[in-house]
Amino acid sequence: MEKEFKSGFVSLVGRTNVGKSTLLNNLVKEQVAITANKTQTTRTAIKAIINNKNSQIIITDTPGIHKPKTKLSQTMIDTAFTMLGEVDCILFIIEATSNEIGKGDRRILDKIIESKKPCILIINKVDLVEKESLLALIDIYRKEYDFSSIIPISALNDDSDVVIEEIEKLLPVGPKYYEEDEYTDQTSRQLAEEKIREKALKFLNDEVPHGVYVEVEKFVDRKTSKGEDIIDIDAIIYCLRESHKGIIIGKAGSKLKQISSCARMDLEKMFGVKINLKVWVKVKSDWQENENLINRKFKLK
Ligand SMILES: Nc1nc2c(ncn2[C@@H]2O[C@H](COP(=O)(O)OP(=O)(O)OP(=O)(O)O)[C@@H](O)[C@H]2O)c(=O)[nH]1
Ligand SMILES: [Mg+2]
Repeated sequence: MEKEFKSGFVSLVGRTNVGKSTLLNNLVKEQVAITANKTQTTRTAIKAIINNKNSQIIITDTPGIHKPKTKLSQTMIDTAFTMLGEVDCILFIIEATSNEIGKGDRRILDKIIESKKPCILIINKVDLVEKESLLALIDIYRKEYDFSSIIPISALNDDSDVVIEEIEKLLPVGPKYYEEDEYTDQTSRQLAEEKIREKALKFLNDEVPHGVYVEVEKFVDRKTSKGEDIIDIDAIIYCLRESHKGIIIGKAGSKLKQISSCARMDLEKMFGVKINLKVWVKVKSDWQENENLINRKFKLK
């Protein structure tokens, strides 16, 4: 007998930097969410759609839980916790390197317990630990909640099939909510902004990258004189201070060139056409406290 088609909504939740976005990209097999070896990389809920033979999974990446210091980071945390209420099942990601339930994980766990929702515990970064410590960690968490399953993985490698199988078990019978070629709810502009920010995170250090946001001012498809497709993108990297601006631009513009040419190469792969990318740097000192901007760009809609 044909299996009944299942579909539903799933949310990834976890502390910052545990590998949620890496796992999302791995599950969707597309670069939907940017990743970085820095905290607070994801700033808003990012939806992705996974199409399987017998199911469609609508999965949302969320900002990592951390101690909030600005209006922006408080909004990010609110987004992550709000998403827990809106899904059929939760994927709680923790790091294999933990040997106890830390403060952040405890906060998340309490919200999951409160939600009473089916939850899969994903223990990520198993490549960094010995098997014995992993078993001890599983034991600690098993006592806290009746997890539907506990899956140790390394999101950097391809461990996605087992995660998809476990999610499918928890989904209700349902329709295909999205067309098969739709894999994210982000617009091309948003994907471009995030890609530029990803390169800024990659090439900048200390507090500079955390104070950056990107605004695409122009995004125009056109034909070159030879008839080739090309997209003109003008973008601005906003930062918190004049000194940061100097660092982002670098000696004779070298750092900005590095950021923009790396972003351009990735965007050309992503969109499959030539990109003409121009990037400027401007200072906007208080943007992380600017409610209008936060509501427009980052708040859960
Ligand atoms: N060693 C190892 N590193 C990993 C693994 N998965 C992810 N990482 C790395 O962990 C860092 C953080 O990954 P992200 O996917 O950006 O983490 P995140 O949870 O989305 O972080 P936020 O968006 O800040 O909440 C990156 O440098 C990843 O390459 C893994 O399985 N093993
Ligand atoms: Mg992330």
